[in-house]
Amino acid sequence: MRRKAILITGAAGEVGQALVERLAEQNNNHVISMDIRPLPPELDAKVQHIVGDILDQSLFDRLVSEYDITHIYHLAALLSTRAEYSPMLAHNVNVGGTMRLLQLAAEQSEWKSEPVIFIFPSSVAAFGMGSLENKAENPRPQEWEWNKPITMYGCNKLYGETLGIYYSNNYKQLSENEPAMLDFRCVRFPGLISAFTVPSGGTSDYGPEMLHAAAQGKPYASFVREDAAISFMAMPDAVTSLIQLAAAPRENLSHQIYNITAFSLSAEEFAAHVKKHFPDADITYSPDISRQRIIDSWPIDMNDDAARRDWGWKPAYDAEHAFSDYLVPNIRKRYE
Ligand code: AKB
Repeated sequence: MRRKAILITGAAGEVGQALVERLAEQNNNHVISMDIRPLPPELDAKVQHIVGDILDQSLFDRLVSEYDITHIYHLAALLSTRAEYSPMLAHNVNVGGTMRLLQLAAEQSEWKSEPVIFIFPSSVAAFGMGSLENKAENPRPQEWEWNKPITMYGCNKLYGETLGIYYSNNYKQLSENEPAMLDFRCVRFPGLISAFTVPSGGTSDYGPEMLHAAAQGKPYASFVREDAAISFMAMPDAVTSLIQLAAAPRENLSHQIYNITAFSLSAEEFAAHVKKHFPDADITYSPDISRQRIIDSWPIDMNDDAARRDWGWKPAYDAEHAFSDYLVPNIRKRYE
């Protein structure tokens, strides 16, 4: 009999490392993590890590011959700024990789007549507000509003969401009486901030970069204007959301795509939180036109009422507590 396992792709990324850590704490899980990079040694010891490319079909063929994959957390992706430099690669990884994993999940679900739970982190980048006026007038868009992304990454995520809905509801146009299809569930993340890892390749990175620089006593020039505003979330909440959504009873889910958010801040307000804890922080503003344009296209906040209602989403950290209880104490230790 094949052993039951949870698969995490993109496991060496920021969310991946935090998720591996959390899932590995729950002893009853066999976790298989995958990334083109190795895991840090302390994490590698906790899971079965495969260094490999999600575009390599032979990896998955071997995996499904040995394991009954019950859950897939498909985190592997090139983020928004990085994807603008390599749009073709971004499309291959973000769309091609997602398609491959969805196909695998659909085949496994069909084969064992039991849906594989497929958790897909999408992003605030799936929105495109069109203008700063629209952004100001529509601060909390619903999931289906303003879906006009201006980045390759945003287009890839929006299409990934659509593919997930296709595979779970319409794959091969099977009828309801035919074998179960995969169970696709998706959250749209805001900018994420971790105390333990520093992001790279994203456009919301100015927030965490500002904080990590201040903790190291380094000056920081923000690549967006003082008034640039989007929503953010502390990493533990992001991980909780993925696990909570995976565990939610199917019948409670009225959506497949859920906005989730914790707190919304302008770059200046973010800097004020940083300075409260690191009064000597040297933060200046030197906007980069392209990255500013991306942030201007994302909403100030997102309407996450559906997630709160359907599966009890509630972030543990608002801005104040994210800084004072999670970020600052852990970051201080890290750079001591
Ligand atoms: C990025 O900036 O690309 C990501 C995201 C908001 O999805 N952090």
